[in-house]
Amino acid sequence: MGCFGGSDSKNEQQKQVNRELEKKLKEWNKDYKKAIKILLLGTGESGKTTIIKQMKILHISGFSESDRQEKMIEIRQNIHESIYDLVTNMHLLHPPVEFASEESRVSAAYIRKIGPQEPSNYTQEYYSHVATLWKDKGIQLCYYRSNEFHFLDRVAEVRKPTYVPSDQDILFSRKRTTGIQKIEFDMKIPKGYGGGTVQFWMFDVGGQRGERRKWLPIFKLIVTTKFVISMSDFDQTLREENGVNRLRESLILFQDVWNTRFLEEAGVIVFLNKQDVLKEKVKSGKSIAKYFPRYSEYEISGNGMENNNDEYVRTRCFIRDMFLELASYKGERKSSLMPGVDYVLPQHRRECYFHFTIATDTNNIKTVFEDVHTMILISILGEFGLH
Ligand SMILES: Nc1nc2c(ncn2[C@@H]2O[C@H](COP(=O)(O)OP(=O)(O)O)[C@@H](O)[C@H]2O)c(=O)[nH]1
Ligand SMILES: [Mg+2]
Repeated sequence: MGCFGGSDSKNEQQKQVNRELEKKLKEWNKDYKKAIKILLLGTGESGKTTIIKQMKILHISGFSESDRQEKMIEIRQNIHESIYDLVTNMHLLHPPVEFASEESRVSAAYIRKIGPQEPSNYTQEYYSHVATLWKDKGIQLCYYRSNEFHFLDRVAEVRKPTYVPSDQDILFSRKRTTGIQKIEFDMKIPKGYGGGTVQFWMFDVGGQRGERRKWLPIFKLIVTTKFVISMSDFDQTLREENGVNRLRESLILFQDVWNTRFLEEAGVIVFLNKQDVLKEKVKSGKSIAKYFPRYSEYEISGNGMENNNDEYVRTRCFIRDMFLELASYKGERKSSLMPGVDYVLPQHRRECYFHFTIATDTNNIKTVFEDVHTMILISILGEFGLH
């Protein structure tokens, strides 16, 4: 105690200061050591689970044999879902599309008879019918008008008894997420910030309407919210409610998430996903203007780096700007994520960051997330005054 000298009261005061500092340091340390918790939000099929799978490839040991066996079940279900969708929706298109051959008509009847639930057995006969249909000119036409059917291209592989799903197959497989999943991984802390590692916890939740009430209990843990948007959704409707535009639903959900009191301390990073699908759609002549008429007058603002003549670039900037507008809105804000609780959010400024992504592309996610996670880490270390 000698180093502080002076009277007893001074000594006591100093002890108090030391105790407080120690407490604070302990707290900082605890918080700092505690995992950084990130919540993935977004409507169904925007790409949240795909991002979790990428974290598994990039930060953990990838997929085990049992993971792959499990995904095989999912992939077969995806095949049935896709072919059943195509066969049953063909006649609904305008103008209607016909099967190109009698053989295809027989195969279509076979698939229709099975119904929307998967067959009891995925026999070679079943796969042959799928292969016949997938080659059909009429079905192919229908495909170009519709969305992604990755596994129909892979039927020749999947039907082999020796088939084991590749990483890419697993990234393309889809299954409705229910409840809350968590993935843990470590990240290196940059040397300039003290080195060592820190743990990230990433939560994946079901994005469908019925799943959203399950989100609230974990909100209070969250440091950063990652909001995933499927940009290619602009011409699609929700699976859970036909007729509702998926991109519009995403805008409404984003507004709710941005405004909810339960996440007001958490940073928000927006991933404008499915760039590849968007590009293909725009190239094939689809325009967002049909669904969002404001697009016709839209001009890219900013530093002039973006090309206003490229429809794809213009479309993706238009989508980004619609979300940006919601994040910059200064008026009274209400969120319906917690029905019955209305409030006006305090007007403190909160940053919202945007990234364009392709969740199925491991390299793209590696680059984008390295930057994002380093940024989160540094901002947290900064908050605790540790640098
Ligand atoms: N082509 C393409 N497909 C994607 C992309 N992101 C996700 N998907 C696919 O979209 C489907 C739904 O993704 P998923 O991660 O399950 O969505 P979630 O409901 O938000 O968890 C899956 O079949 C994914 O492979 C992307 O950027 N490009
Ligand atoms: Mg999911």
